[in-house]
Amino acid sequence: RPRVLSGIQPTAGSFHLGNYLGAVRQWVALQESHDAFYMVVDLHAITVPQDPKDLRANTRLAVAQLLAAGLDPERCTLFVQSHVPEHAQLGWIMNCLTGFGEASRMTQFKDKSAKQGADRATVGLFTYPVLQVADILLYQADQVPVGEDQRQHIELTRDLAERFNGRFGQTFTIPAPYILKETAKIFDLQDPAVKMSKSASTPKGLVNLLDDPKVTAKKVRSAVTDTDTVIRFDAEKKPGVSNLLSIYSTLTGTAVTDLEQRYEGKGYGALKTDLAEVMVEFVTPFRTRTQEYLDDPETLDALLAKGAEKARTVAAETLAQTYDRMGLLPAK
Ligand code: AQP
Repeated sequence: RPRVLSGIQPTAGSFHLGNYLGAVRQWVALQESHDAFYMVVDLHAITVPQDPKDLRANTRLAVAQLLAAGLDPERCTLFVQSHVPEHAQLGWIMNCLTGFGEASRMTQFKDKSAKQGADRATVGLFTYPVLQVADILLYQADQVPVGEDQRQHIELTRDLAERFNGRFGQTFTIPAPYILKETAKIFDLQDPAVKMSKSASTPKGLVNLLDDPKVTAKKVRSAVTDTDTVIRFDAEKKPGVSNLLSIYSTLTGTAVTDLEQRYEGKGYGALKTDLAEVMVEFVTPFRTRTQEYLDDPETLDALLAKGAEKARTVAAETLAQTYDRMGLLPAK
């Protein structure tokens, strides 16, 4: 079975709709057909300041949400990044292979550091994409299911894997991004020109899966569309409506063309009211399931311990091979 690897940050508490549709939903599907490794990337989260208590709670909360979304620890390897020390170790090796200029070209760093101010952005935030390279290469992943915003980081991963293989001999699998066109980028409900994001979206534009379903329904009903009235998918001319159609289509498994037909001659109000209902039906059981997993932290922690053990077997082998190829003297 081909292997997939992906991760999600435990930062904001609730996952948002972009995280779910852009990434987590694919993770659930891929565990059936692939050898799947999924992790909560707490080492990435600390590239910006975190309150220790919140970080710990949010890490469990992220795991609970992944399980609620449908990840099954019997079908995939689910773990927390910091439980597998090889990530930080291979991260250092990859830092030593990355050009400073190359790292400086990462647009996510540019955006995030611009927001924080150059003096406050950490070196960790700067090298975060390089740690991500290590995350992927450790598992010899063939594919990486992510949203469009991560494409550049997968490109960097490919470049570094090729560089290492070229210099030291075949060691790493060259991974490919796994990005579904329809959900590659879910947009802010209030500003459909920008991606839905926990740090950049306004509260009204951001759908948090763990919000009160009534709040979510209201956000969907007041989503920004356009002054036209026709319900048609046109990402350029009608980004707001197109975003709603993508969300609707993915959550219900109905083709966008079928939705266009269903809403022919109807107003935006009808579309939004129905989508609000679809959303409520989706988030209500999701919230309940998440809470159930959270109520049993011992089981959660035991499951993570098992996941880390499975992950370490693979990660340790790759790291040992990497050290050896590079000429690091083995400890006797
Ligand atoms: N709007 C989105 N559409 C599609 N996919 C998205 N992802 C995030 N936003 C969208 C995908 O979610 C996965 C996990 O993301 P992350 O935990 O790495 O968080 P992020 O990318 O940092 O999420 P945000 O909300 O965009 O955070 P900020 O505001 O801090 O930048 C990834 O696969 C990502 O592609």
